[in-house]
Amino acid sequence: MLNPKGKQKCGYITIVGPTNAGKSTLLNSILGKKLSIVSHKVQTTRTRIQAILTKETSQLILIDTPGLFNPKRFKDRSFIKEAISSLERSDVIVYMVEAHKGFDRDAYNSLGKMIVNQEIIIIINKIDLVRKPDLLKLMDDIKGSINKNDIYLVSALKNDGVREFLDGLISKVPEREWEFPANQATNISDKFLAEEFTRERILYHVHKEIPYSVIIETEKWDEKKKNEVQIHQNIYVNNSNHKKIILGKNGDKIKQISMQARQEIERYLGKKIHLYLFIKQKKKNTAIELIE
Ligand SMILES: Nc1nc2c(ncn2[C@@H]2O[C@H](COP(=O)(O)OP(=O)(O)OP(=O)(O)O)[C@@H](O)[C@H]2O)c(=O)[nH]1
Ligand SMILES: [Mg+2]
Repeated sequence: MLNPKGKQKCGYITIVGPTNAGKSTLLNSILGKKLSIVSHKVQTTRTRIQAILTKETSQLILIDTPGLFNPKRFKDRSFIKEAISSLERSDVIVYMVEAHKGFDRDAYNSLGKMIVNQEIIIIINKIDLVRKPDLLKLMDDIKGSINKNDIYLVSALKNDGVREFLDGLISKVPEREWEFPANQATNISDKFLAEEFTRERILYHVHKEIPYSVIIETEKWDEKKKNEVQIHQNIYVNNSNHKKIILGKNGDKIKQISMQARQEIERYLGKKIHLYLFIKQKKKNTAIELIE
């Protein structure tokens, strides 16, 4: 939407909702590039990811948050503190609902209690998974239970409805000077994102709780030649059994992880990447925090 006076608009938008709802997928879809990792598992996003989109006169600062596991108790969870602190500084809050899972009114109301001035926009994601009549019924449910008509329908995965949603967001951000240069897409570092790409591939290839306990740290980031980076990352695991599982038979699994993570990093940085992964056991009593 064009701002008639041509004045700058700028606003913070926090995306919240149940874990696995597709919040990170939506963020990536809006940005047109991958800034937040995605997986079919719960609790993929571990920390706030901030992405910046500048379009014409408007700048949107979008914050992806860790999903809510048990929304009724989300005040208790340290994970969720991240999300809560973003809410306080937001102009608009986007609450994501999954089309095939329905609307959790209690969770929505808990969210409402935690904010004061901000508007909450509801977005129903994964509309590709349901039939139209079911979608209409869900919209009626939401409208009936919370008296809200402003509901957007999207499939973040198929990039369906995302443009309309974006226009809706732009219309809601206030007139304010931009906070970032127009060409800046994020405030997360390349190093952090490269670690995240490796973590995403571990989530994909390694099952159960192991991916949640690994910690990835960059040991070396060497830009020797122009457009070429050598990266060494350490993957810290809890014990030798976890190490064996991540290595896989004949090292097959770590090879897959490494190859796919490298491709993601190359795509993001637009540079040739040499990625070396080292699996190490966490030292006892080494306090490496999972969340910053
Ligand atoms: N069918 C379908 N799947 C989707 C859509 N959006 C996201 N997904 C899938 O849903 C899963 C979870 O997506 P994420 O973006 O990681 O979800 P999230 O809300 O960020 O999850 P957490 O970070 O764990 O809170 C992935 O397998 C996505 O591919 C969609 O519109 N349609
Ligand atoms: Mg996520």
